[in-house]
Amino acid sequence: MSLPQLKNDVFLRSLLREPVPYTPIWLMRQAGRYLPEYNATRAQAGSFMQLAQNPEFACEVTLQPLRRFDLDAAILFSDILTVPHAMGLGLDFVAGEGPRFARPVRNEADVMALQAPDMSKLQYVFDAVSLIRKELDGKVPLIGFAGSPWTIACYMVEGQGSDDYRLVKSMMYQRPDLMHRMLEINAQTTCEYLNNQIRAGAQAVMLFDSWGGVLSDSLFQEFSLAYTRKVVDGLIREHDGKRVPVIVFTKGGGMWLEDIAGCGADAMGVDWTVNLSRARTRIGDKLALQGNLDPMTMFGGEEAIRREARRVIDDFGPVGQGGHVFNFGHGISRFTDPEAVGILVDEVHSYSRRHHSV
Ligand code: 1CP
Repeated sequence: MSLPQLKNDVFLRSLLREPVPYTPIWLMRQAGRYLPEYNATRAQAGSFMQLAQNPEFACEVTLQPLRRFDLDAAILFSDILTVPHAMGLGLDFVAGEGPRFARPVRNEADVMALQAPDMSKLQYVFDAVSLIRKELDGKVPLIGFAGSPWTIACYMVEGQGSDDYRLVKSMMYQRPDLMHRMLEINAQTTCEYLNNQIRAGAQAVMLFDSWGGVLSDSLFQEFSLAYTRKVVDGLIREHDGKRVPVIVFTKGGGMWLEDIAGCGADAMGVDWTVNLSRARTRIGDKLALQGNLDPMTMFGGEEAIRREARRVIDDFGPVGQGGHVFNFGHGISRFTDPEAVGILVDEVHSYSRRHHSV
């Protein structure tokens, strides 16, 4: 089946550090609970998993933010936890409490029983990707995504979100051999999972290393970055005659920009603790940068939103040989007023033109 020509390739071109007329913007968790239409579709679906596992629903909520805002990319509606769910850990989203696994990985026997899942268990994700590509009709590119092997392992061992990562770090310090085995399986699975998303139509892919930043120096390189690199190494980089850019995002990774820049990705996502100008000096325009507005800026009112957006754009500075994709430094808050998002998109598009030469 031939797909329509892409009408807006500013996002993909920025990731590849090619000249563009303005700074493109999309937002982490742009489809989600801050949108009333998302909450309505979620209620109709019944549960988060019923929403994510139904390609029609997943397609609908992917497109919802694009109907409201002039965003430059769509992101597949799914979750990083679909992968451990396919491994048999039993994912459930408890209302108001977030994700929970019925069968977390806690000991040697659990790790030994782990296996890379059959990709047919994730077919609903690939079906959603194909459907979204069709429905997007070339409007903007579609981003596929997965969690990093380490971030997925955090949920697999903890069984839910965590404040202190006590269980996963206990395993890492007591039995690094078990941890490495689990990370190896996660890396292999994640690579296969993303490659299937690319074959189904994802035009860029992003790895979320949301919890890489909780590790100490050297353990970050050993238990997180090494496996991120394995995933990146195995990815399909060209599909349908087009380069498929890879974005790696490590929340709290500001200390390790040079190391992350060496992992083979085309672009690096950074949180709001990083100054974009200094980041460019450190990595030398080798990769595009994605980020990095504090999502809480959205609660500061129109003037603060416009001012802080301009500050991020000015921090990056003249684009030249670099590439900048505007985003938050982490996901949007569910309490955000959708109107504030409209203001942000407007400011980024209009103000950034001064830093672009085409
Ligand atoms: O009930 C609901 O509707 C739940 C809210 C929600 C949403 C909207 C969850 C549960 N997941 C999602 C979708 C989602 N998750 C997307 C969709 C695309 C988009 O960005 O619009 C993406 C990319 C994710 C990725 C994700 N899930 C990450 C990585 C990004 C990040 O924010 O660091 C992580 C860590 C998760 C786990 C997860 N899923 C959901 C929740 C509440 C959490 C966090 C749990 C925790 O640690 O406390």
